[in-house]
Amino acid sequence: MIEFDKAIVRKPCKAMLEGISTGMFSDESPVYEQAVVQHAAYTKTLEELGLKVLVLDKLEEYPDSCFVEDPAVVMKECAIITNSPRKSRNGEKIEILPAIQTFFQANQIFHITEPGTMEGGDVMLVGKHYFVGLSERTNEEGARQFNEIVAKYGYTTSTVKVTEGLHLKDFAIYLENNNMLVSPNMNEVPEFQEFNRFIVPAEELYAINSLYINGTVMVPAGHPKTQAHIESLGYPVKVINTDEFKKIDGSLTCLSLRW
Ligand code: CIR
Repeated sequence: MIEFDKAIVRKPCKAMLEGISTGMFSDESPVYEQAVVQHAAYTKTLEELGLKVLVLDKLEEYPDSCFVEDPAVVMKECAIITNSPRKSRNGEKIEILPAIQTFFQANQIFHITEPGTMEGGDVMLVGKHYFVGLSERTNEEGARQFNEIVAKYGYTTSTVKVTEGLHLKDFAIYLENNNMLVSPNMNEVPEFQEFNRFIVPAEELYAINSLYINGTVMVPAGHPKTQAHIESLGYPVKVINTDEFKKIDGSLTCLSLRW
């Protein structure tokens, strides 16, 4: 089972009100002051679960920069700086680099480069295998470059088409112990048939993006059916309010890099 001991988060900026939104979860704008409070509680929970968390300053130039999961993919052996195709997000890869360099040597840091695109929200680890979502943000070439990099460290990869919303991990998430939360569409993916899948009810779709940390599962507040299912699997649960981030499609995994 994966054990995390480090994380990076970035405080939300006021410009998050201009963050990209599909409108899938809400048509409201975030309330910044509430987002700050929710972010602090999220960070504290990661610490309580045993992680040493590096908290980066807010970056007003990049409205979505609190979603640090996207500009990099990090594992114990190396870090991969991604390449978002969205103009307002692409510069985040430069901003995350100094933080990555405090943990990894130059020969452990890799980059997804043009014409490859990728965001970390599309990358899901199961044991030593990465499922890479092909989405509006991650393309075949990005997935190919990613595979070439992680293969050096003994990881395998395969791709999954993201046919709804933003990222793979909004519609399928691995909770270790062979357990997965999925949308009805992702439930049909042939490669996922080997897992113990729970199809999250339509009104709780946002809760698919729950987050396994060292035996506990963080679940977004207000999703009782998904929470009850996770508890029935035997996991202790920490309920976290991410309502303000939800308004711009942000959820639990997006708010940190963990390794
Ligand atoms: C975006 O559209 O890029 C942000 N508003 C949300 C990013 C969420 N990130 C994630 O799921 N990994």
